Parts: sequence; C-alpha cells; structure tokens
Amino acid sequence: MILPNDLEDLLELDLFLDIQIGLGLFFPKFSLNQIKGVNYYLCCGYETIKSINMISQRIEAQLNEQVKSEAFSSQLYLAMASWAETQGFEGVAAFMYKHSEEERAHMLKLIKFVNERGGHAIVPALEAPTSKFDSLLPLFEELLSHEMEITNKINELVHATLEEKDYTTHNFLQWYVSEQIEEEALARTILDKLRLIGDDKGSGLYMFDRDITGITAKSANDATEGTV
Ligand code: OFO
Repeated sequence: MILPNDLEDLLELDLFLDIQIGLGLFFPKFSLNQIKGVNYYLCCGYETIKSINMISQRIEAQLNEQVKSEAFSSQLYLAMASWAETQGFEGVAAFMYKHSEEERAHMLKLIKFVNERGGHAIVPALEAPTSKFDSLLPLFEELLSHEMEITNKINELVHATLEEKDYTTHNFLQWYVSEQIEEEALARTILDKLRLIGDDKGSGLYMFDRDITGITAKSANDATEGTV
C-alpha cells in the first residue's frame, strides 16, 4: 500500500506507534504496510475527532474578548465597592465586593473552557474603571448599563457559535445567558428601591444599605454556581 505523504509526521506520534504495535500483535498475518495503512486511518479519525471538538479561531478570539469583559466587570465592581466603603455604605460595599468576586469567577470559567477546547485564553490588560460616583443612584445606573452591555456581548457570542456550528460553546454559553437575565433583574430591583427613596437621603439610604445585605447573602449563594 502506498502511504500518504504526511505519514512521516504521523510516525512521530507515540499514539501512532502504540496502535501500530497493538495491531501487529493482534493481526500477525498482516504485512507491515497493511498495518501502517490501517493505523494511518485510525490516527486520521482521531485527529478529525480532535479537530471537530476544537474551537475555531473566530470563537477563540471572541471568547477571549469576553474574558476581558468579565475581568473589567470585576474591576469595575471592585472600584464601586471601594467607593461605597469610603462613603460609609457598608452593605453596598459588601454587595459590590461579592459581585466583583462573582465576575472573576465568570472570567475563570471562560479561561478554563477556552484552554480545555484547545485554544489559548489570554489574560488581558485593562483600562482603569471609574472610581468616583456622585451617589448610589448613578452607581447602580452604571451597573445596570454595564450589565446590559455584557448581555449584548454574550448574545453576539451565542450568535457567532451558531454561525460556526459550534454547539459545544453554544451550550456552554447558556449559563451566561441565564446569569445575565438574573443580574439585570437584580439591578433593576435595586434601582427601583433607590428611586422610591427619592429625596429621603437620610434614613432611606440607611435602610437601603442595611437591606442590601440580604441581597448580598442571596447572591453569595448563587455565586457558587459560577465558580469553576
Ligand atoms: Fe454580569 O455576569 Fe458576568 O457574565
């Protein structure tokens, strides 16, 4: 049997040699060339399966963009936590510190997925987030608008996986789709409460800061789903 040109490359693979020895033992009547031929097709099948399961360059690049977005979310919420702490809003600070950790977990989940699928997750450089806020209302408005941007990015990514027929990544991203629905709903609920407080900046904000601790405890439990 005449063997294809890239056989030389395949011969360098341990896998190829192991299979070849196995074939030789089980089929002692085969000629060496027959064994090499069978082995070649087995290895090609293996390579094909491996390449089917690998992410495309386009999806790898977009997932890496998402790594950057989740990393930035984590930094932004950390900056919000720090500001709230300096203003005496301990409840809001605890909420934001926890939220920052959750976003880091979302980033790690993506990094591990990209690497497991044969890509290379890149740890990105980040711009500094806003560090000062006029009050709690604009802070939470920024949080909601940031989460809406993230939702759009996740949706674009999901769309790209369908175009690339990458159903594994599509399935993986469903967790992020659900997470975004929850996070946007939570941000809207918090904003509603802040708008109800309106001009009652004293006791209203005091009670808001105290009550957000309950939301923090709930989201801390939910966050375990996002950890890797
Ligand atoms: Fe907004 O949570 Fe990450 O994705």
